[in-house]
Amino acid sequence: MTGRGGSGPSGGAADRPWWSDAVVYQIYPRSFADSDGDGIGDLRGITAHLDHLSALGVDVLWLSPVYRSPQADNGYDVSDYQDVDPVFGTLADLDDLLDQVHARGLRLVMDLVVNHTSDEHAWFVDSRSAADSARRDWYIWRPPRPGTVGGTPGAEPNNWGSAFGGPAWTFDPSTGEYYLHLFTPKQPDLNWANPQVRSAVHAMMTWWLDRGVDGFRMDVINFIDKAVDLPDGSAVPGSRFGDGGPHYVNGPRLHGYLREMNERVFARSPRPCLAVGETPGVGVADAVLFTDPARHELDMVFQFEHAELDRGRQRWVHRPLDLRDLKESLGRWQRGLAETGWNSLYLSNHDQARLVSRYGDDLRFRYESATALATVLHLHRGTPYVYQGEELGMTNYPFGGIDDFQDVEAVELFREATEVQGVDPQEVLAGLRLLSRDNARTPMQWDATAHAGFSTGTPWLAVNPNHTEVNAAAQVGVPGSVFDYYRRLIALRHTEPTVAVGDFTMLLPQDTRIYALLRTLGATGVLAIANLSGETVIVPDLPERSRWAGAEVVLRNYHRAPDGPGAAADGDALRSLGPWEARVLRRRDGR
Ligand code: TEU
Repeated sequence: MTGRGGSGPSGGAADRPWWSDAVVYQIYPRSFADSDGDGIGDLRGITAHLDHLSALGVDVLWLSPVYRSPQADNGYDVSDYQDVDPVFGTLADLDDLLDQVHARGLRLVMDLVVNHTSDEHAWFVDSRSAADSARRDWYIWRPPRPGTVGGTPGAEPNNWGSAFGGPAWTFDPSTGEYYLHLFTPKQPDLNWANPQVRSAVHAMMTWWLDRGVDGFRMDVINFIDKAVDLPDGSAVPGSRFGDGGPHYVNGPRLHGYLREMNERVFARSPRPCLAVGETPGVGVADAVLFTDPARHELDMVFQFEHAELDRGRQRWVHRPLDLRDLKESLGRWQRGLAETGWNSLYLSNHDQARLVSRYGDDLRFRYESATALATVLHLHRGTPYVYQGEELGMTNYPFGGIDDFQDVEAVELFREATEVQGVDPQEVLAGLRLLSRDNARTPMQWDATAHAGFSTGTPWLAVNPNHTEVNAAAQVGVPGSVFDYYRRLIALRHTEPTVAVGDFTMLLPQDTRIYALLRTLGATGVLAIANLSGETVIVPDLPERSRWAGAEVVLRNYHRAPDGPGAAADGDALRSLGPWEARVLRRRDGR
């Protein structure tokens, strides 16, 4: 099967970047496919399953980190950027994967984790070896707070907390100073103010581009510029730490760092690349600046606003999503990036719970809610990201106690909440079961056999018991499956330029159950409408309802028989929608 990687955008406009109608598929290598039976997914496992991705029709693969790493944060702690961790294979395996990906017309994007390294990276080993070591200034070292004794509580240089609980500083007795780590103590932050650090990162990126990769997804790239004086953060109610965010999120030198990277790395690349920034805490106005093509910074960013609507400030606290908030947020991002810049579109990734469990109904309407949510997301303007297993409607795992969780975030949040804040463990567990990152990390469900066809050994994280029903073998090539629906959605973006680049209008913004949106390009209009609830709903007045009632149905998730092009809408669909029913309609008769 051939991919579409070499073709330009289907809209025909030669000046659009190659990725403007692309769909990206995220692989979490540890959990995708294990070729050697050690229970951990690997590169050869990915290579062996490329048919699955070709059948789905995606254009770009993004690999979560496969670099050499002690795996304190599953690879987001890199100890050698220019080697593959033995658990995932070898550089030769990666070259082979890259060749096969390219042979199918697909592209491969690597994760780039350069806000921090592992504490086992040679740069940090040198940095911590002495206060006057050659690379001391490659990381962020500070003496204890004046008048305190290093290593005692409260002696940290400032009051910032780390993302996973505990202080953002660790004391190093041998030199009597603290180093900064916004994540775990095994992930010390690099000092981007040091030009040697930036040059080393640029050289490493160029090495990968020369090897053939097609771009990078840049981990927390908007955290790299820390305020020079590292001030205390303002107090946060209920927390023993201050809010350091304002002193390291979107710092003033960030745009300059990104432009410099673009000039030194991407502008000199042998092929056009994709540069995606993961940017927690970014707002629409910042995103316009990051993704304005004229500024030469990034192509698109992952923003977090919509992913935080149903959780409290403490990451394990869940609150029900109000659909109006989701529409307000995504609609504002669509408007904000309509003229300049570009959106990334995602509802799940390796840091988020399974979307069908979190926003849908994985008990009564798994197929319907997975496909309804996908319809809504994929009909927005921007680049959709599909996270492995999402295309099968994979669900959250039935976690029991804290010992079932592996993720450093879950373990640390649990410890902080229960031991430091005195929260009832059952309350924290209830939140983690719904929101924990481990939900996304259980092994890919390939078939109904033991270990879901993921591994012949014991998987590093338990396989979801529902793999006997929810698996690729039961869905690929099967009309009416979640997989088949995703394949159609992806194909629609490739064949209908209105979906890729048409204008966006949010309809019915105040409706609490229906998500409806309109896309227009020239004389073509595409309407997507979905009932994101488990009850039948009467559709309120839609603009031009009577004209839409006769429109072509290009996609629908009810009536599982294949939809032929030109199938006429029954007017009823626009009057009432069944539980989680979704439709995409098209008109070519002007607006
Ligand atoms: O995540 C960045 C980030 O902000 C996380 O704190 C995320 O919001 C949180 O885990 C959601 O519960 C990136 C990576 O995607 C993540 O896997 C890493 O753990 C983290 O950076 C550190 O590299």
